[in-house]
Amino acid sequence: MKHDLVINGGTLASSSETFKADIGIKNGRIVTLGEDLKGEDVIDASGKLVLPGGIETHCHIAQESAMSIMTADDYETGSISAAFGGNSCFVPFAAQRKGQSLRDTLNVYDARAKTKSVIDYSYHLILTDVNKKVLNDLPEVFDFGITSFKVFMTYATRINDSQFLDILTIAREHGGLTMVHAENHDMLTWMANRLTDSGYLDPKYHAPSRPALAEEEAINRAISLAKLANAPLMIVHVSTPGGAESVRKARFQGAYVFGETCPQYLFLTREDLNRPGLEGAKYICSPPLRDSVTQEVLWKHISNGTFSVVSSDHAPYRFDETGKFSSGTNSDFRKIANGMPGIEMRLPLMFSEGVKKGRISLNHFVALSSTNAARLYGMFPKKGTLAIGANADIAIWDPDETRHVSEMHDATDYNPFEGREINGWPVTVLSKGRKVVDQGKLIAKPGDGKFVKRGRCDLTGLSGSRLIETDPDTNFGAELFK
Ligand code: DUC
Ligand code: ZN
Ligand code: ZN
Repeated sequence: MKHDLVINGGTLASSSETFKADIGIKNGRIVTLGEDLKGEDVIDASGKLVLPGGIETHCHIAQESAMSIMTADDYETGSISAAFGGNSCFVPFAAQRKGQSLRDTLNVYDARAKTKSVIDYSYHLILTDVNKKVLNDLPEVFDFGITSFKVFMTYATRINDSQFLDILTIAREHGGLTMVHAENHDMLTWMANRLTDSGYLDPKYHAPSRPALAEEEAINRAISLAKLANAPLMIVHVSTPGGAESVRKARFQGAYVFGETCPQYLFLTREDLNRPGLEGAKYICSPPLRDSVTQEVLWKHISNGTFSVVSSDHAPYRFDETGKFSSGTNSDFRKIANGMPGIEMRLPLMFSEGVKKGRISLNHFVALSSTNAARLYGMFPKKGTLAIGANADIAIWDPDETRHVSEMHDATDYNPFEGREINGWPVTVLSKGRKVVDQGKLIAKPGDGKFVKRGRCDLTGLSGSRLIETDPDTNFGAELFK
């Protein structure tokens, strides 16, 4: 067969196997895995690793924060930065504003993304205003190919437990996945007020204002709600040993519970919030950075399989009055924009510190950075694997290239991981067989990336929570009490 493009001589890795083969690509798809393949165009990948392109499923792009601050990145700069970091697809958020219909929310984000992204994209729909009409409209969203939702248990955008149960239930009925930011709102508010009332205002007080207990309580509650609805739930940005342990336990029991953690909780600590002057503001993110003991425990949960994905939670705000200091440089920690950049750093950090240091296998790296996300967010097997018929979404890595981290390609003006030595870098990224970046150069054009219509969340291997109250055979428990 005549291929449009052939990748020759590389070592391929999927989430389960590592093997030497050439890849033949035609019309944007992988059509042959074999030896001595021929094509119109050829990439020599000898000495390189050929992996499924990364899929970034937690990033904030062209999105107003809970404090109405627009992210520094739009779909152009955000997707370019993602691609330089080894990603061929990303799924940012479309955030509903109070009073806004779901269709209008998605129209707004379609307009923000359409002509800009260099890689394929979709959105998770953030639900902040949950009433009868919104719940009635929710099933229609699945027809558009949006099959994941995010809710908050804190901020003005938080929902209550009963609204949470309604969303979980509708999502489950349509094969969707609900994601949650789990922190106890009243614990956070009470702690922040105590600190600010006593004059503790600097960036470093962001950490004690959001104690581990607030995350652990909310994660436990969220898991209980998911069990009651017998519905899939992704706990995003887990940052505490207690939270991770609750995810592990729920998964062990078979509940449809998934966990995500992020590089900042593995590589940074709350000491970074204590940098001189206002520098600490760069490290304000929520949940907050923790400590080195937590880092070790989170790594264990990565190695042992508690977490299904490691995502960047790229929430980019510039270190100036357009971003971090939109409320001024004299304001207390509560008013500093919440989040840090890192979409370009996620995979290099995880490869260098995970694979190279022997904490995870190469195949586990592929699972955490691409395959599991494709399965959970309804894109598998089109994306997330190197199989015949799959989209030719591919990242070619030089496992031996060492760099010291400096500037990224996003629109922020700092890199929280600056100065760190990283071993192993993505050198070429393909999306549907076309080069997006190659040898440090951007090849793709804004608008080359297309919207991905997603399908059902893959729940293989989990039995669900099987409570009497979720068993239709006993009429949800009612028959037992006749
Ligand atoms: N939660 C996120 O997921 N990202 C940025 C800030 C936040 O609270
Ligand atoms: Zn969050
Ligand atoms: Zn986030």
